[in-house]
Amino acid sequence: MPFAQLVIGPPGCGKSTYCAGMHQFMSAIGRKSQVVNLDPANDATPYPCALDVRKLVTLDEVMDENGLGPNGGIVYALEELEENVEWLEEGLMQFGQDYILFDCPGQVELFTHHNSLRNIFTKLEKLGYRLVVIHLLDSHHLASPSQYISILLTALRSMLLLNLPHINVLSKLDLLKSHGPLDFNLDFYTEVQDLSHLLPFLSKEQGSPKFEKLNEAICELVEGFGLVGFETLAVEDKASMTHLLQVIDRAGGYAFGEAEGAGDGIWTVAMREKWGEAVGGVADVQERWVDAREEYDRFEVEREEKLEKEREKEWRMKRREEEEDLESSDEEGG
Ligand SMILES: Nc1nc2c(ncn2[C@@H]2O[C@H](COP(=O)(O)OP(=O)(O)OP(=O)(O)O)[C@@H](O)[C@H]2O)c(=O)[nH]1
Ligand SMILES: [Mg+2]
Repeated sequence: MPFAQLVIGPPGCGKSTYCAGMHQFMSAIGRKSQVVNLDPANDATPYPCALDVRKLVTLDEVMDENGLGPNGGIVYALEELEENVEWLEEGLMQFGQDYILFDCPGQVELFTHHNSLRNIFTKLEKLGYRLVVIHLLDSHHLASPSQYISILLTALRSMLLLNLPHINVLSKLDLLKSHGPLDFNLDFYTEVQDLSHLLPFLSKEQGSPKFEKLNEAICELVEGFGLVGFETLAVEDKASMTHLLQVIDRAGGYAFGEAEGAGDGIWTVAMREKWGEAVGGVADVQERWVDAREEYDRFEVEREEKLEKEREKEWRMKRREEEEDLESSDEEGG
């Protein structure tokens, strides 16, 4: 029973970077993974691409042959993939039980109101994949109340269309501070508990009370479903990646299985035992990336330098011991 992540999100939200980071992180903790590119417009992938949809169809070809622009082109290309889905099924067979990260295209309609991607995901489920959707949304949207409402709606719509275990993730959290002070603490945005507090800020941003009723209705709609919440991610930060992978493992059932057999390494056990939870609470994340970002950056650099010096010292000692061993065996031999 192979596991897989379907990485979706609007253009530029960090999907390909996330796939590269997660692939690297997984290999560092002893988990085998493959990255499959499903974006026909992805001409330079920042990861070793195990299977590439561009071998089947590319955006340039579709645009040239059908006189389409880039947006229509991507939709057409995905319909082409849906029609030739056996190409994908056959390509995936070579990976057996390996964990797969699918890097998806960024066109929003593909995961809000178009069926091809959904149908392709259904085919993957039929192949036995345990899927989790990772929906990345750029955290800079938190700096504007109306943009925040937009990402809530996008997240809700994709959850309803795709109908799979689904984790919404605020990406690029390391940049959040540079977008100016937020109206609320981070947990207000991640927990989506009482959106009525947002209403005065929305009216202020819109510069007119005429949308008040509409704003209220949208907030009630999102809260009424009670589905949307967010995790956070700074892709270069190990604690952030650890926490997110644990959430994904629980959502997809990986955490409860025996996918890695009895010979679990220390990292595998640590992941199962929720090691990252100690560093993963939203209050900690707010402190790390918003309230005291500079202090934490400095602390981490100093800690890394200290570790580096210790590693170098250990390496020198080991070299010296090896040289001494060699000398004494030479003397014995001579
Ligand atoms: N600071 C920071 N930058 C990031 C992070 N994740 C992604 N980026 C940057 O955001 C930009 C876009 O990232 P991509 O991974 O190409 O985004 P994408 O969603 O694959 O984009 P499309 O394929 O065009 O839809 C790149 O310059 C990345 O380096 C992050 O966590 N922090
Ligand atoms: Mg990409």
